[in-house]
Amino acid sequence: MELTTFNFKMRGDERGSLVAIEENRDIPFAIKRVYYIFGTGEAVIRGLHAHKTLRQVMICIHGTCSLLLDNGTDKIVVPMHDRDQGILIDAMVWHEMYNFSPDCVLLVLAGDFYDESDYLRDYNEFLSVI
Ligand code: T46
Repeated sequence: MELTTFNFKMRGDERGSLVAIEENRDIPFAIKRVYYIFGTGEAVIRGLHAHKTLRQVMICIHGTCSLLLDNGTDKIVVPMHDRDQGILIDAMVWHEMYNFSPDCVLLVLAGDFYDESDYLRDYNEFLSVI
């Protein structure tokens, strides 16, 4: 499967760094929801689902973790550590996050509001739908 990444402009000066992300410009959809994940233990696996329609961009803004993307045919493992790079988690892509460093913070930009009925949480069901 193809990995879609977005390389955001790092605006740095002597005071530090700043990254700005604009909907429909820096990422290819309107942002309806932002959430962030932090304080996850090293042995924990998060995600373990696909979304039927939701598109998201994930950015590791602190620390490190691994992101597994699986379209039902191919799998990619993405090392997450770049503050200025977003990874597209498209609809119908099974994803898992693991290997969290204690200081890891994942920022997620989502194209829609939270909707539990959009989740496919059973891998076999995901495979049958895809
Ligand atoms: C995803 C990956 C990358 C809400 O109430 N509103 C929200 O917007 C979200 C995202 C979650 N929640 C609730 C649902 C659960 O009770 O927060 C709790 C933890 O969510 P979840 O177990 O789904 O967390 P992850 O890390 O497994 O998955 C999350 C997102 O839910 C999911 O959409 O793609 O991050």
